[in-house]
Amino acid sequence: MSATGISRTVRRTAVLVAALSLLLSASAWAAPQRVAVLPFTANAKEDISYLVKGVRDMLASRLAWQDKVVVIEPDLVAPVMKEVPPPYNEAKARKLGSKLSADVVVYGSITALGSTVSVDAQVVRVKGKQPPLSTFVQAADLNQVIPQINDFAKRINAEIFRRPEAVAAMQKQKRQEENSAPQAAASGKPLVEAPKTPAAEWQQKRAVEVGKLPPNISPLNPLFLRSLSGVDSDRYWRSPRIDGVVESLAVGDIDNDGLNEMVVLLPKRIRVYRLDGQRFGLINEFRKGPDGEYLFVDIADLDGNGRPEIFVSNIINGEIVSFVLEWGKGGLAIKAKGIPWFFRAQPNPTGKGMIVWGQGKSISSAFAGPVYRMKYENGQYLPDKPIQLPQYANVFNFVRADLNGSGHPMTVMVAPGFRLKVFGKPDDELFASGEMYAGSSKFIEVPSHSNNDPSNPGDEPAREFLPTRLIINDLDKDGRAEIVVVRNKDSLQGIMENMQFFYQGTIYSLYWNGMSLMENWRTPRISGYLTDYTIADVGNVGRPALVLSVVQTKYGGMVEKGFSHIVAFTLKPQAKKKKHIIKRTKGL
Ligand SMILES: [Ca+2]
Ligand SMILES: [Ca+2]
Ligand SMILES: [Ca+2]
Repeated sequence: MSATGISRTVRRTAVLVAALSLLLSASAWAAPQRVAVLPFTANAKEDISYLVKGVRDMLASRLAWQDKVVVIEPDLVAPVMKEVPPPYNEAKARKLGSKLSADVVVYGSITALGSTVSVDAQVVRVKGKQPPLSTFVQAADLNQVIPQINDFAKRINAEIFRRPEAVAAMQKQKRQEENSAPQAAASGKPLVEAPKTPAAEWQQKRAVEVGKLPPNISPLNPLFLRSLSGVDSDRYWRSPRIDGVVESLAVGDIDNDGLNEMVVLLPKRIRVYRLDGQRFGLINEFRKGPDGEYLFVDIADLDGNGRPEIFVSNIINGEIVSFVLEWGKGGLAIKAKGIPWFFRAQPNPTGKGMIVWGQGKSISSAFAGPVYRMKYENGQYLPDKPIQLPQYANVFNFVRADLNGSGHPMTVMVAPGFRLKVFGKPDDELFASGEMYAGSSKFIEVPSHSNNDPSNPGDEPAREFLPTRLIINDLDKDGRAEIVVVRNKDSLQGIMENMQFFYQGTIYSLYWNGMSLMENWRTPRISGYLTDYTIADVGNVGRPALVLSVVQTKYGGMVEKGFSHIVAFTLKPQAKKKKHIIKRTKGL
């Protein structure tokens, strides 16, 4: 334990050094300006909250400017909006802005009448008496609104923040407008005219061709790229901040009411959330659980009573003391504890329902004995049949998947060194990836071998890093499973041995082409450390979503403080008709 203490101190010191150097470079700059983007008021018969969110996210992503402009988190804006409620005008926007210590406040309204959409937006500088910057955008089609909001963001960047590239673009556009002014006046200018820059022309053209997605965009979600460059955009849902580090998550209908819940594993706590339409609510928290280090949570109805159990793989002093919860009267209750097995659930690759794998450990190693398919018998969770797996496989690093639709599942495994490997038979390696996947900072400590050597006692224990989950799904419904897995990027990789810090991650979907795992799509880069993920109808809207836990760790003094968000991307598996680039994100 003291070795852990020392390594934690080293780790904190490393981060402090990193934080200090960031601080030094930042101090050369003025403090960034703070912008509050208020949710626009919706005037419409139907629910256009997806559009309100889309506009907000778009403005936020376009206005954010490293070290210069910070967009205040919606979670921080919301409570102040209760003190200063809408509708907003210039004076109220200033009042709200000063409560938030904002320099600039953006507010407005969106009106939808039939298919016509108009957006009215105001930008107020909190200090001083300058008039607000405003715009009014009207379009016959949703898809034409977004490029115009984008143009407005450019105007804000030019006129308020004096962002050089935006200023240059504005000046160029002005000159062009002056040159063509006489003709425009004669012909009668349309209500809104897109500027005649090449980019705007392209956007107009794109708006016309909007029935087609660009070839590099996955129809599952317009944010997902099929090619190899990143995007920075906004078609996702993000939970309010969750205090603490979310170690793992799983989704299932744990109380059997027909709606899915999200089970979130925190150190010493298990929380149950429900996302229903727009609401994200904590419905239960289980606190009095067994001691230990909670590693992973999985959901499966192994006892077959129709109500899924929640499996928590847990370790204390080198021993597995896993436990199982089930929904009882008004909350989670212990069904079994002190179970000497690690658990991992996966969909049955060739049938229905879930399979739960189990594996034990020994004092001298993180995993011991074969991986078993687990069963529930006489009130106990017990090993049933062992399965044949490749060397180095363990309960947490593999998945069985019918990659070619043959009905004969293969084994996909995160091999040592975080390479993805595919095996036909256990000794038949078919593929090994060049890239590293499933990187994680979760580990099990095992005594180093030299501990058995009396001449060298007290050596620091070794760490067996546990990869993140491999998940299988057949989103394109061709009968062949795809593998979904993260690539977490490590900011200090190579600098410090035996330690891993992740600062951004991307989720990949991979398919088997008969020889290799090939990229199908990927999400945008997500800042933070992606600890776990699943694909499930988490929003209870009849459509699956890619659900991720994203962890940010902050260091104040010597105290390590983490917080997390759940992020979900809508998936539209059967996107035959792609009428709008803007997809409804309502409740995912
Ligand atoms: Ca439920
Ligand atoms: Ca059950
Ligand atoms: Ca497939």
